[in-house]
Amino acid sequence: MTAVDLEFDQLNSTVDALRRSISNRMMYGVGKDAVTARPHDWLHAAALAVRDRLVARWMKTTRLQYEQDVKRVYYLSMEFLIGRTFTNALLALGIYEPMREALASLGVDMEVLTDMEPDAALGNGGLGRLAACFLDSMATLGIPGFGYGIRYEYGMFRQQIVNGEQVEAPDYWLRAGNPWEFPRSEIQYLVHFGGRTVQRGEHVEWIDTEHVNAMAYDTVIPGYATSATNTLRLWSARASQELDLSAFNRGDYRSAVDAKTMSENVSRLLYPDDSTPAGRELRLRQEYFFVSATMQDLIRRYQRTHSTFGRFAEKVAVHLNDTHPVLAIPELMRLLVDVHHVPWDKAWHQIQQMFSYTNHTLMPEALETWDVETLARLLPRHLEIIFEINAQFLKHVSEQSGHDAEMIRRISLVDEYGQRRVRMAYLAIVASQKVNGVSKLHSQLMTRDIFADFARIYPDRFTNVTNGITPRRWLAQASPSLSLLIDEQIGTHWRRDLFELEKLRDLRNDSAFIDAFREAKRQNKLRLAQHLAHHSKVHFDPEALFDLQVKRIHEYKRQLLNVLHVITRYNQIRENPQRDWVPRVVMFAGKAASAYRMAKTIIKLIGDVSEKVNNDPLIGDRLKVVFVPNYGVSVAELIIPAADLSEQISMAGTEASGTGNMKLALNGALTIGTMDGANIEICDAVGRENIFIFGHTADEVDGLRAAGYRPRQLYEENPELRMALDQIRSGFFSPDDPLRFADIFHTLVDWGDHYMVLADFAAFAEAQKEVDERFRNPRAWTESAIENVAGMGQFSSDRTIGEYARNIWHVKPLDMS
Ligand code: 26V
Repeated sequence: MTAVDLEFDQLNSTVDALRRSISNRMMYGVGKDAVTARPHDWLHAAALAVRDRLVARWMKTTRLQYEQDVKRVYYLSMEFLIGRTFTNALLALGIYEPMREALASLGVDMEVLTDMEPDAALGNGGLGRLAACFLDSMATLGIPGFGYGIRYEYGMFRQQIVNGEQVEAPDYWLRAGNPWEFPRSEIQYLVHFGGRTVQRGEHVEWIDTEHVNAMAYDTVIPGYATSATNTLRLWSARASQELDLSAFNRGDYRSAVDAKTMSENVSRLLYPDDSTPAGRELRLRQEYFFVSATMQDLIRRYQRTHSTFGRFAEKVAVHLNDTHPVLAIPELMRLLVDVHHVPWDKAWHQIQQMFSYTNHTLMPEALETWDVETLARLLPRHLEIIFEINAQFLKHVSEQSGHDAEMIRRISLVDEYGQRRVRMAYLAIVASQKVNGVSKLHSQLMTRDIFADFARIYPDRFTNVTNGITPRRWLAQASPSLSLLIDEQIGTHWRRDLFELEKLRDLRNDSAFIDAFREAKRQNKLRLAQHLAHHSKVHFDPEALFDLQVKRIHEYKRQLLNVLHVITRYNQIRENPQRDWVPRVVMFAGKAASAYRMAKTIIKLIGDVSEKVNNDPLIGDRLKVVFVPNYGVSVAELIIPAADLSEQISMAGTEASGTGNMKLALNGALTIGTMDGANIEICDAVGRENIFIFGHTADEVDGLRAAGYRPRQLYEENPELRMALDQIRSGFFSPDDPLRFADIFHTLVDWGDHYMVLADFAAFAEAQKEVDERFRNPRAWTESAIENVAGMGQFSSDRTIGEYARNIWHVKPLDMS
């Protein structure tokens, strides 16, 4: 920051200046007076006062970007799980305390306000949250990056638990208005659908289409302790004409309005990640809507300073967050070739240098394909372009490696078997200069299994970039107590360079520090216990071991393995209540996709088990089971800092990376986990003695499957496991409906146990015994916790973004001086 900026900032950061701004914004922004203002009005006024301070930085950044004619990164993602903005912005600007005082002087409690802000939950889970962490890191590092996505009116559903069951409620997050966004009614693009193509002279035209307008809404993304900011631009659908006038004039007012509503449905709601074929067409429309607007915007911005497309790839990098935005490739080809009349080969050459793609899952059922018929109807020109890309690609491969008909069929962008479908991941690979996985293991398996042919054809294209998380939100903001302690020991710079945490290693034997560390964690546990006592009427001992599994509910993540262990533990305590048990609170949180039956049954099982366990007088405080509802960014910020133990127990080879594992370790939780995803790298970073690793490795999983896995045999041979499974089957936890969980039993015992829960059960139970032993020795436990925090430097998303910028995007930070 320059001296002038600094002085300007300081002037604006005093309690007095803030108080004046808030009063001002209350009057001229909200249109109320302090006497009649309700809490929401105060939040709005305070947010506007903060936003004003961001805007100056924003303008400066934008000006410098133009002056320096920088290369820009377009980060395309269908999901951004931002969470709340207020506290985050205050910390980025360094005005948290002054704001608290300013509000207090106006008679307003800032904590009450911050708790009222709704989460911007425009994402399903890990993939969306990763995009949000990346925005934070790009801004903090001064990388000229734009997030592009959709401004859904309804975000991720709110989860209520009624009688132990998940009930979904719509998330209309814009109800009270969104003070952080700037509507840009002057930035609108037409997006076309349907119609047909005609050849006119040398060019193809796409005609007879229907259209919808995409209108931009911008949100400032502040960098931490820098005047660099970035922009998140989200598109909202507007009917291309306000009303269908012909219908209106016929007196058919109703259908005129319906047509408008229909076309604006495109950006109405976030698709859940279980989207079944029904209603999928709207999802395809969403994907195209957002990439079309984005590609038009990117061309317009490029053309402001360039008269030909010769330097396009030098100035623009487009990143695809999974395959959801892959239609950006044929759309950009269409715009260049059909609209701007760039020759095909030139356009394709530029595109191949601009695009890069991240894969986030190996699960075959999650790899996107679109059937050719739907594409032909909705996007006929794009289908032609995809066919042409495919033809050229297959020709190229045949020339290079000879005609191997079987291989050509395997790698074709169009799956010809049965209903013809376009394989979106393959299109992404062919068009991208780099393709990456999100952890070392995931990247290895990606090139070994799902993309093996492509890795042989393009050996230099594939790489790994292990995920990361932003330390600003996940430590500084979520855990004030621990942050303050760390600041006292090593200063505050770890927020920008997380490797600074290594300095904590020297303190691992320092008794005073160990005590202070325990005290910081205890405060977080108390905070959570109080919250749960208040909201869920569950009471528990804050001295107990807090054992957390927080993530989407999915069979591959194996919440069932955890439940089985809870049940055996319950049985053991009942058998032997006098033993010296380590008291535990086992907490679960996570949403089930609304159409995912098994995931919902798992939630119900957790509910029924907790009823039984928590109300058994023989058990008392020795074991409690809690399901924390509505897991999302804000709930995560509350519960993660309170964890002692982090459950990362997916079947090896299924969790691409995981990022909750990083958040928990950064907050001093010890991990119990399989050798999966980023757990492997966490293990290396914190040391094998500070993590509880168990279970089959990915290779062993393959071996076991090849040898013929027999879960029933494990059930029969392990009496504790058998008892737990029998209790599940026979209605021990569900006397009101004894067959409720029969399918869970059969899935595990009779139907193949696809995720090998029973195969890892014994090893998991052993590892849990080690956990208890370590926890009995508070000093040893805390030493390990400190080692965990100290080892987390490499899991900052700043490191991740640095790698993307250097190795994939080839962009440099903006010069802010
Ligand atoms: C998975 C599945 C599984 C089968 C049913 C349908 C379905 C739909 C979506 C997904 C996951 C989509 C991609 C995703 O969110 N992946 C997550 O990305 C995180 C960030 O890279 C990573 O940490 C998680 O391990 C990975 O699951």
